[in-house]
Amino acid sequence: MRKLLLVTLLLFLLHGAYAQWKYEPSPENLKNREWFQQAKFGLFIHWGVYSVLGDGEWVMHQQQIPIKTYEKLPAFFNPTEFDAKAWVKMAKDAGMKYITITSKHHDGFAMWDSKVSDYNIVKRTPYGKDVLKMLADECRKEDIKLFFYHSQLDWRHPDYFPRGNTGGNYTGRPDRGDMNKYLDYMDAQLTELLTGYGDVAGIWFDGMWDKKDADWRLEKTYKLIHQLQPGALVGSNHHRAPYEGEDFQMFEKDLPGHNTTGFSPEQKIGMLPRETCETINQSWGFNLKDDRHKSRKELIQYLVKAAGYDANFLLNVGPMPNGKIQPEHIELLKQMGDWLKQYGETLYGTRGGPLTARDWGVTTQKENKVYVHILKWYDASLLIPSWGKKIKSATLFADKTPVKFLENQYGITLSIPKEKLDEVDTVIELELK
Ligand code: FHN
Repeated sequence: MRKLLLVTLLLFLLHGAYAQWKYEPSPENLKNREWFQQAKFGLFIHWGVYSVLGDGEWVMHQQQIPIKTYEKLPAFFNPTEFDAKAWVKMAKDAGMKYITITSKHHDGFAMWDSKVSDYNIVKRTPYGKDVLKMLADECRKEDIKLFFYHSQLDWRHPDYFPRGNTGGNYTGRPDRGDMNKYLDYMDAQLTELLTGYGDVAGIWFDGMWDKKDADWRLEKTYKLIHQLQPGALVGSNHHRAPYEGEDFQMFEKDLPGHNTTGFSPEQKIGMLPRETCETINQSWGFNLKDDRHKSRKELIQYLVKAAGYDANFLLNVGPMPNGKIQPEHIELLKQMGDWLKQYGETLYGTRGGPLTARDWGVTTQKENKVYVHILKWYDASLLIPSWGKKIKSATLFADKTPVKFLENQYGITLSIPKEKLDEVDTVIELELK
């Protein structure tokens, strides 16, 4: 009897320790969070064997392709035109400070030379090279940080069981499996990524939403990551408020606090650094038929709005199976870079400004300067609420001409000559007293 009581007590204590795990981010981690908050703009890359079919990264599931058939794809994946240098230069010229690339998407195919599974780019494709290694080396050289997107959901692994909402019967897997074995495999693959590719800026998880209430062993996985690379930031696209052990919060295709896409009904905004991701056209992975590219104006305004919401913008491209990025996307990124050369100062290193987003735009702030980004306004004067600080001067950021302003009980009225209004972003720099 006493023995039983003792065991029960022990189990209770162990459970308590688990439930009360309190994550203490390392000093490097905190420093990297700060860097992340200042970085503002990153390149998202969805690339895998699915690009061969030119129908997005969900093609296996959407076309219900059995694993046996899908496994024929790697033999056609030969991205001989892949040039890590060109990709990194493109990102840098666009004003981006980091890259987040899919190490493994839901189809389970590893884009690096994994030792725990031969279902990878080196062992199964005629190309036979580790693209993540090449990219990591180039990023290091060019001072661009590299994150790995890693799908927890896996449509191929037999032990991903019980199955979630996707990757069902059509895959041809047996109706049994051991989820713990799958998670061991996932941890082993993450260990490879965190030990063989230099400093990894972070792991960007996706897929928990496939089995919302499963035990994903987050504590074990997150502890492993923080132990292997204490500086690496952990984030997860579970569409919920952050869990213990995470270092940043992400939003998919929506600004923080919005839910236009339906992904974020449970997204409570936490205190962690934020990021929102969006596609450059309508697809994540390469889609041959998708020509609904966003405009320069839409993309710049999304970046500016994200900054106003204190979030980074992670903008996605889906490279083609030959390893090149679509010329239309290269051009759009270049245009964003050109704009940032002129206006970057009003975004990089800033935080969300003193005013919450308005119909007309957003504000960003750095020390005693507030940047008012007018994204939609047609009149010659704009009344903004006051936030209790006095204004010393107001200047049109573009050409440094003074802007007339009036502070009274109604707020601050800015008078902007109509011809100075810019249809993309009219930035007024306010210097505070
Ligand atoms: O299913 C994925 C999708 O393919 C893509 O990777 C996006 C990126 O945020 N996330 C998932 C959907 O939530």
